[in-house]
Amino acid sequence: MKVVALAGGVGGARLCDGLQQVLAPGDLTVVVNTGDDTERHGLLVCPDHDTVMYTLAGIADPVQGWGIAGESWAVMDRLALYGEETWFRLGDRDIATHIARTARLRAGSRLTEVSLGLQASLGVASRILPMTDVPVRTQVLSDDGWLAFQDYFVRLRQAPEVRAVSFDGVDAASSTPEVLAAFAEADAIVICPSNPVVSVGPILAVPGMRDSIEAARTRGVRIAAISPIVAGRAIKGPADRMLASLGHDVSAAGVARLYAGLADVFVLDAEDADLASAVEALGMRTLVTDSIMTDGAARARLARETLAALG
Ligand code: FO1
Repeated sequence: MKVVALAGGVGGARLCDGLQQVLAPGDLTVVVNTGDDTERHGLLVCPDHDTVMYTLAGIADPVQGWGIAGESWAVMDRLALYGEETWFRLGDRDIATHIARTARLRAGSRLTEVSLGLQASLGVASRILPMTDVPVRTQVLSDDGWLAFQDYFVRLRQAPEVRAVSFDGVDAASSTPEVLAAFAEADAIVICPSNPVVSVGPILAVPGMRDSIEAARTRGVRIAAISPIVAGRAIKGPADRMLASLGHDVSAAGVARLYAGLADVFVLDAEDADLASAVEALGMRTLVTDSIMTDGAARARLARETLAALG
């Protein structure tokens, strides 16, 4: 069964790990958000791609979710000595990824080609595709003006209230041949429990992405979305506060409304069972289950149940 997952961030990576556990090697393709990408010390860092890549390679830091387990920080410490900014922490092993990626891009390769090459070197069985090869940069509007995503997320520790978001460059973006082929071959599509605004939002904003999904639906492909909000709170990250400051209902039903007309099945945590009828009123079937991914087995169970609900 070929599955295409839309993912960004740590929650998305964890479900992708579950999907990779339950699918045959090569049957999972992950389309990742690139709006969080950032240039640091002259190197291109792709946080959502790398978080999924390290997670699927089994080397992600288990606590942080991002970066590589057992990291050392010698380069960061020396950069600090030179007076360079070090609020965005890059581990020594992680920096090798950015050096190789930046060099290959400079040599003329596409971001998708570079990404697939890095994944192959790490032995990742699934394919992780950037949502586009064209640079897209998420900006968030705070009360003090526009902020680059990582300045908001890391430097300011998500303290500012987000009044609006913008995906700079997305209008000039286009789907890659690899993404188009993945949707054309998909038997099922899963929207991971990632931030619907700044992780899934940019992916769906790429021109042609929704058309690819609709074309798959016309072929009978069904789409599941898993709520990243449980009992009104985000499991990890700023999704709950961001939904509130953007005027959305901070609940699984509020997230379901964002996916109405796109998802056929919506996965709610057992704590939100009382919201199932409101979600079904949006025209989606619901799956109510324990959606908290505490360990590898929980990731696989959630993935298996989600795919089963797609029938
Ligand atoms: N998140 C932090 O909170 N602090 C960091 O210093 C940090 C560094 C970092 C380096 C590489 C990378 O791939 C991710 C990193 N992240 C860090 C996480 C990152 O900001 C978020 O994972 C995404 O951008 C949002 O999901």
